[in-house]
Amino acid sequence: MSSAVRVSAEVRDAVASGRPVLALESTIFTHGLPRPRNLEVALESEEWLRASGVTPATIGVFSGELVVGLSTAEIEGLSNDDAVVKASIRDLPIAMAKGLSAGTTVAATAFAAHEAGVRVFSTGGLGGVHRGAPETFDESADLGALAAIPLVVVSAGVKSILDIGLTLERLETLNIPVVGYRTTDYPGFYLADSGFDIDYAADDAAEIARIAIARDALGLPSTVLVANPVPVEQQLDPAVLDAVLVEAHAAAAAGGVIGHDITPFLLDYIQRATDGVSLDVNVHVYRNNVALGAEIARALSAR
Ligand code: PSU
Ligand code: MN
Repeated sequence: MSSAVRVSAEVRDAVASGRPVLALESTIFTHGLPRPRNLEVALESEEWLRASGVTPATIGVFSGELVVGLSTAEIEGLSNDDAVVKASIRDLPIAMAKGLSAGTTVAATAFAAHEAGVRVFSTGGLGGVHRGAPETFDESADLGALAAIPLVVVSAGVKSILDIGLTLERLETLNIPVVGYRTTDYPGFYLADSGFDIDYAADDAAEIARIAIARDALGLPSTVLVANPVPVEQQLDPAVLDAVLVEAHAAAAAGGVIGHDITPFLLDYIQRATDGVSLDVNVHVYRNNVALGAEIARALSAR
């Protein structure tokens, strides 16, 4: 394990003794969700996991230290500090040298989780290929990271703020196995079905664990990506989403928003434009993914 990563005693003990551990990212509560809901969601996930016998490993950069297993006080600090930056993998050494605090993206969280020996990670939505990427080249560093880091990552697909079809093409090019949880309809984060199909569904957590074990037996470097759809009764109204997306993209273009600011900008726009309804969906999605991640962590720790 890299000594550059600080692993909490709780996480270290659980990993060493083979007990189930679930990694959680911090960009979701530093840049994805508004205050005060951000902190509530971060802490409730940890409490729910501990009560279900799974050790939470929330990951972020606190005052220049990359931490696996942030303390409650550190999570509170990151949730309420305007100076907190968003760190993907390339930002980690800079944040460390400058002593910054940062929310870690899926890419940076996956890196740290793997360094600490954690095998399963739940998030909300992945980064992916942005609309217009053939001209802008804006593809999230999450994709390259997932190709190189052997975890199981649970997400509800990618949001339709991105180009979902192109994202699925890139996942194929990057040799990243994608499996739907009990469905071959690829989910669209706010929507149970994005309209795109994937090849395989897995029936239960035990099957997902077997896929990860086969991946390890082959020595493949990529994450097994689990697409877990939000239940239809909890999804955002597709017509509302379509209308808001048109406005959100126009506002981003008008404001000249680019780079790592685009995802937070669009999410914030959608939350305000739907009067918080998208926020409730976001929270449902996240809870579902934490619950499935916990089951997979348990299934993997049993073997
Ligand atoms: N997608 C979401 N909500 C988020 C993110 C993605 O639906 O909060 C965050 C995740 O942390 C993801 C990051 O890793 O944004 C991707 O950012 P970028 O597109 O700049 O790589
Ligand atoms: Mn980007």
